Amino acid sequence: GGVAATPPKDLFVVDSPNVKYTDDAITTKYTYRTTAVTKDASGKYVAAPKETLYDFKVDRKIPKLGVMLVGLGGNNGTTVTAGIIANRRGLVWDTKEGKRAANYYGSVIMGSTTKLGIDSETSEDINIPFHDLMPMVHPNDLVIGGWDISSMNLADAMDRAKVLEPSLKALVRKEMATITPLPSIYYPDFIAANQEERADNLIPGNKASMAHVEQIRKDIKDFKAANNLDKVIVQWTANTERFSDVTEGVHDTAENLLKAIEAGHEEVSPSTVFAVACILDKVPFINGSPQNTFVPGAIKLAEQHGAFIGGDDFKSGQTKMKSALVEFLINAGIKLTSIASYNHLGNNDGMNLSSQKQFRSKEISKSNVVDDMVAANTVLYAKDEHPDHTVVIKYMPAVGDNKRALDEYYAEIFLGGHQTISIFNVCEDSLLASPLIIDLVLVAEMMTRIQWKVHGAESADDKYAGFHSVLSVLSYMLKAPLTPPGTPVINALAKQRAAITNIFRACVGLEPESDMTLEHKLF
Ligand code: NAI
Ligand code: DG6
Repeated sequence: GGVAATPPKDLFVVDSPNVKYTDDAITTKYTYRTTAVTKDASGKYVAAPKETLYDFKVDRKIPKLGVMLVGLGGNNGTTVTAGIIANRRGLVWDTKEGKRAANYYGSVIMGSTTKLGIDSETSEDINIPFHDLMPMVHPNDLVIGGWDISSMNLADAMDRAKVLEPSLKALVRKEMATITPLPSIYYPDFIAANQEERADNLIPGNKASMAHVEQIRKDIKDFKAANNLDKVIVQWTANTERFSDVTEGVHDTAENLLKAIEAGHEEVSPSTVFAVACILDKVPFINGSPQNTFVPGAIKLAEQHGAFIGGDDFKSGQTKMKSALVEFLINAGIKLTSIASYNHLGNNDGMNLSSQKQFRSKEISKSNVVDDMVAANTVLYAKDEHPDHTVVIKYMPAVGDNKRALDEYYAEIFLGGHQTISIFNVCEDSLLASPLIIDLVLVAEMMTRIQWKVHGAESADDKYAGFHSVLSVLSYMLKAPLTPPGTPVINALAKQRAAITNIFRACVGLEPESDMTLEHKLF
């Protein structure tokens, strides 16, 4: 195998004639095995094993990475920033339950492991931290900045958020106080009127303009230069906007969208303006809120520029449970017939969502999350048959960031019986969302360093391409995953995780994890 030049920091090397290491790259010849299905003359399915050979090339040089959050002064923005500072400094603080130390719990990449393979001597599974599967950036090394329509420095903003323990806040306060969000764009009609009070940090102008696009591009360039960064990733964790009213001639093509921004069209949202600014400079942009930021013209613009985009809406608590539980129920052959999901929460997100149009954005993203699992089970469900599904969100100031999510799953079981599962899920919303923000950054950044192509005649270096602009591999972290136009959406949680695992394994020349464990099964 070609393992000679691997720097010692790697936890493992792959010993295979198909995998080569240099100081700069890991190159792999990989066989992708699928099953091609056709129908014969009698209408019977014919399934044929299919192999496609790909070349992957992974850039091993870990960049100095900056993250710019839109909504930096919010609950998520302040919590993720304080969390990274706490981890970087290895902080330990007192709580009423004893000492707590900084960790990355809730991050798939930092908090979970993945099976590398089987020990050839003991036959035991060898599991490694997920982060070590690929040469990924470490979150402790991220440089954080961003924008907010509120001018509050992050020390005061974390007090306003009421998420972190006072003892932890005391330890990070000094560093947090040095961070003040950049002024942002504010088109009042897109977020709830109840947010107006905090809007004191604004770039002039209250509708889309090229001046706004240019200012955002400049902010990113300046941040990159000031911190000596190789790369920046931008993430929207600002308020949920209402949907923009998508129309032909305005949002349909990249050219029309740019023209609409230039003309100050009132149906171009702030999040779309941020997305466009990022796309123009090939800065990856991820939307952590539910609104339709990625109108068709924005997706086409990203494709034109080969820029990465991902979205929509962080999948943190209730929906994550839902996409795991519904996968289990339907794959167990149990006919789920209704889901009733109630939430109440008392943070600023909840206050913004108490306004009908913003709630509607969230209702949409929370409602479509079981469609693929239902559609796949043609035994339980007729074509176009769906379980009933309702989503309610209420603002309850007293519970703050401690969101309550009550779910009832009602299902039909054997011979007309019923199964009712009730879930009462209490979680600190921003403590669940912050690790997702980190995972989205780490995975999106990694994707910028993977090139691939079909193995064959045109094997010249310049034929390598990146992944499609729409990063569907981020689906695990997102409620309403955006996928390349015309391609399927996967909501099932286990499938989403397997996609990240197996794509990364392919990149270093390893077979997908099949869970067959045949080596333990022969009689
Ligand atoms: P938040 O309301 O505490 O923070 C949002 C911040 O965005 C505020 O500081 C606000 O001033 C700022 N903002 C609003 N419009 C802006 C603009 N145009 N430019 C720059 N800043 C702007 O909300 P939180 O809890 O941090 O959540 C942020 C977003 O993430 C919300 O849309 C929420 O729905 C979404 N989300 C949160 C999840 C969670 O578990 N916390 C999960 C899924 C989505
Ligand atoms: C209450 O539903 C407010 C929302 O912003 C959610 O807290 C957030 O979208 C997280 O949703 P979920 O369904 O992933 O817990």
